[in-house]
Amino acid sequence: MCGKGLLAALLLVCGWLIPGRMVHAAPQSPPNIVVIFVDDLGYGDIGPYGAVKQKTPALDRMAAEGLRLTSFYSAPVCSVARAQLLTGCYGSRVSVPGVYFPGSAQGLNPAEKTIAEYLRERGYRTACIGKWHLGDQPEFLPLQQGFDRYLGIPYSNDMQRRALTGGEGVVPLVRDNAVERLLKDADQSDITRLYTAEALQFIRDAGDQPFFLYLPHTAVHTPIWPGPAFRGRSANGRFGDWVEEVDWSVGQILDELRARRLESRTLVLFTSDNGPWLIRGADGGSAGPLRGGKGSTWEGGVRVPTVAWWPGRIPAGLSCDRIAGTIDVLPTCVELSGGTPEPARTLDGRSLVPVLFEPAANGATEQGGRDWHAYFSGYNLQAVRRGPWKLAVAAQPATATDATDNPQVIPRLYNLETDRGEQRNVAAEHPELVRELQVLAEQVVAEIGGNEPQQRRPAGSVKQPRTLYPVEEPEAGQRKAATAGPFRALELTEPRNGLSLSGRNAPQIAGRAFRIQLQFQRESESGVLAAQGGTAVGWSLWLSAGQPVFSVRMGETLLEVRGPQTVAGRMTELTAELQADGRLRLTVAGEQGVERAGAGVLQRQPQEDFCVGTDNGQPVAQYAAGEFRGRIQRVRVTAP
Ligand SMILES: [Ca+2]
Repeated sequence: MCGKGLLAALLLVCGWLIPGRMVHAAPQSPPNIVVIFVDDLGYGDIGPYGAVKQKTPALDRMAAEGLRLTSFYSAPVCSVARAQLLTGCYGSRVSVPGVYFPGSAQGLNPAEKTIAEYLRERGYRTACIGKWHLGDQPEFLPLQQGFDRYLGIPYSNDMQRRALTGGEGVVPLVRDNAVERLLKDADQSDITRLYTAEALQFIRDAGDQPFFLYLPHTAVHTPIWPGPAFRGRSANGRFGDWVEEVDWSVGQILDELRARRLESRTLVLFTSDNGPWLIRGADGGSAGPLRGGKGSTWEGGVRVPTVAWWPGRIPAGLSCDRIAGTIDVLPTCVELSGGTPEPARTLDGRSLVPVLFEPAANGATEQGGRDWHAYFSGYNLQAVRRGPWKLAVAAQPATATDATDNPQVIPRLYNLETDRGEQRNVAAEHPELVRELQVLAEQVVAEIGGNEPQQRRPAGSVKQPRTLYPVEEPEAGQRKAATAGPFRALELTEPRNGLSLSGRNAPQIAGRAFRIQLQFQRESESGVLAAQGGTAVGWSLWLSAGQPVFSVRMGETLLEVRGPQTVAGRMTELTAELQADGRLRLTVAGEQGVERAGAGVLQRQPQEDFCVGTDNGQPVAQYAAGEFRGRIQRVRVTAP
């Protein structure tokens, strides 16, 4: 399933047998490694993957001289993808389930050992230039994770906040550990040029020392800001213009490597963090032939365009469809540097060295990468793939805010070799395969998925998080509603435990007061009764040793109100409210309610589903409530 056919494979093998081109000879010194990580670039957005509206000559040449990895998996959203790339683990193993916002108390745990830390031990110079997005507290920034230097906007370019000095929303440009300046929207049009200049300077500064350059671009995430030289150049609007600027940047870096005669001892990996942001319309990219986009675990959300380049070591002009992904980058880099991963740290990825150097070999071998992959949305395992077979074990929205309800048939089986667009569910034809993949999924969940994983490692956390620059925060209780309009009430008479509603079918709570009422009869002391949200924004109604708790999260602010009593095992009614002035109120069995002051209504709609009897493994607070056991009925979400 790899390569361009027998002829290419034969030529390749013959080429490799010529003395003097010995690919297995040990390199003189560890190779330089460059990882170019574009933001929200879809599977169909560059020439080597079929794009025609924007021109990408540098990437076309890179692919002609290198290897396309056509089944390379990242994650549905930014922070998770970055955690996977830098740690070699699924986001769910290292407790990075979603996206960090400015001032978040959490980040990638400094105790995790990143690629940069491994390579620095081997004598590498290390630099991170671009979008970090693994926490913006001083404890979590790149210099504390093995990088010698850093320059970049440390999170998404749309996470603007109004500085205390007034004016429009800005994002910080951080150099090493300090804010160098604040960037207004239009200032972002210089960001790709700036990153590229910094990257070239880093390569020049390295001298004879091996280097690791990690270049996670701010492009092509919205707002779209191509540089002045690229505006209007493509046939695909400003989005295409910005892809063309990224391509220019790739060309600059490869040219610099060639000019310094480093191409024969440098691996360059070009890839993307997640699929296209389809809901952005013309400002979002294309997943090409794949289904779904950013935020989803359909192939279009997580399979990303990937090119590996190392003239003389990686064969030229081939493509390989073997399973690979961001979790494999760390073990690959560590092996190339001559090191070994620490045995005490469980990795999910496998070294891609055999895949890169011998892509025409068929199938995963003992040493040769993985033959399966797990598709997580947060902590919720939604699918697994082994060989060509992908089994979806949960409903999958097509984007982060999918309009369709997802009472999709579960499980669903697709053959990605013959049906990469995931159109034909063939589960009924392969019951034995379905069972095997279900067992695999259950093993993955037991280890690192859901609410009660055996082997999840903690996130980093600080007590008093701050934003990188002083920002305007409305007074508590004074926050204005982000959206208004009539509240579409929801009523579920006999919902099954585990029911989840996504996208527009979930209650639209951004900017609104809301009330949740439900009746429950418990068989366990703890468990989630209903929830909507995750580590960024949302709420959860849950039981702690029989006591009802209502938790509400908005960014770094987590508020909680506990019911007045423990509830026995009889049918009991609960009413939880987030009121317009921000007060939280919880009433148990019609008794006197419990209240506390809050910080206003939720400013954003949670990306996660509305769920009954579970939170789909995406808790808003650090509890281990798990699945609810018992009966839940008459669930209503209304305006108070
Ligand atoms: Ca992204």
